[in-house]
Amino acid sequence: MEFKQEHKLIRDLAAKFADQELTDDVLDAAEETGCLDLDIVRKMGEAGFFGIKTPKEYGGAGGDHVSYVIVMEEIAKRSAVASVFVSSPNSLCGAPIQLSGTPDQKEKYLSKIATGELTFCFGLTEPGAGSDAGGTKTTAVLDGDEWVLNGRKTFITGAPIADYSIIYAKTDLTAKGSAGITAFIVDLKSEGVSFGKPEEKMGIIGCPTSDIVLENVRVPKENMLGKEGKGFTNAMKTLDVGRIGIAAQSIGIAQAALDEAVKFAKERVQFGRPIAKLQGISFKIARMAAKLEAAKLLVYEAAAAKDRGEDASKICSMAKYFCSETCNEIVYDALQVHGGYGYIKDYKIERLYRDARITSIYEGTSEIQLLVIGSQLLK
Ligand code: COS
Repeated sequence: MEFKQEHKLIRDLAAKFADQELTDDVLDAAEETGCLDLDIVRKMGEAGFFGIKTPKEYGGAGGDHVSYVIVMEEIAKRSAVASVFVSSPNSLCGAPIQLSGTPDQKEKYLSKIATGELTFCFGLTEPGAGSDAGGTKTTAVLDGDEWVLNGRKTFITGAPIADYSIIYAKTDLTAKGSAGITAFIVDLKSEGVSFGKPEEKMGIIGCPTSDIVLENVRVPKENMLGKEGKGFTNAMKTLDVGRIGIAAQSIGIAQAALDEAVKFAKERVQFGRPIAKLQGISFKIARMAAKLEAAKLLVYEAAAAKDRGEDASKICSMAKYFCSETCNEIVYDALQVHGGYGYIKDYKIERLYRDARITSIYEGTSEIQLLVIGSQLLK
């Protein structure tokens, strides 16, 4: 793939940032405390990583989706958890406002999201509405000039450290399925908002995740996002962007795993020579590299399709599906190359293996991506 000069520059910037700031000490501390050092998060905001696609008039870099996936890839190569902090403001939290916000809402929130001054989270999932996102049970009822929200959102990435959440709630209680859902911008300091305990996760430790509980939370009318009843479409369009971000995160993790496998294979001596000289190992590594190259091309193409303004939902799902599954295969093989060493925490592959597992689950499982792809091909 031929990249433009601006893409090469942003790749260098992100790679340099990852090298300098995302040190082993910082990443180990994130796992120990459960939260990435917020000073590093602030620096990512200052570097411009939170508003890559945000228009310049709203304080962003005005870049394209290709730039976004490049930054995700480079940051994830060094730290999957740090890349979650990049994806949130650019996709799940910034995109709903970019897609449906009024000029006032854009003015008020987008520039602060782009700098990291305000942190948002994305409140779609509920205990009973995961893959079936349209099964939202949270309700919003208009009372005078305010909407009154009740419900519970679950597995919300970044909730414990967020200032606001985009909350999807049913406003037409008689509408069936995904109809009648509306999006709201909810100040998480509002009366009636509380949080579940931060979840103890297998990977991506360092970006806290919890439930958000809404009990008679009063939200001013002007905080409705987009048209009444059109929230589900807003969420789905947002997820199109989110899914290429996770695809890019997947290729970053996979590249790091491949690099670790190559390094280990050259150093580890068994049967009198480096295991890299054994065809069982070299073929495994060659297969990993070939699959990763294909995954990279797919995510770049999905991003380019978005930049061309195409209806890219199918290719975004293809990229999410293929890159996350490939990432899981690659970390599995990379750990296998390490043998027993891969199973202990002293080796980087151990964390990569744990971090990779979520990529085929969050922002729509692989099965949901297949459903989206299949339904578009067969309609
Ligand atoms: N872009 C724009 N509109 C979309 C869309 C997209 N990508 N996908 C769906 N829509 C619209 C449809 O056009 C339809 O609109 P109308 O009612 O006006 O006709 C509406 O949304 C409902 O679509 P559909 O009938 O396909 O919805 P379903 O309830 O069948 O759900 C899936 C579709 C399963 C794809 C959806 O619920 C989903 O993506 N689930 C996974 C959720 C997820 O990723 N969660 C992770 C949360 S963040 S960690």
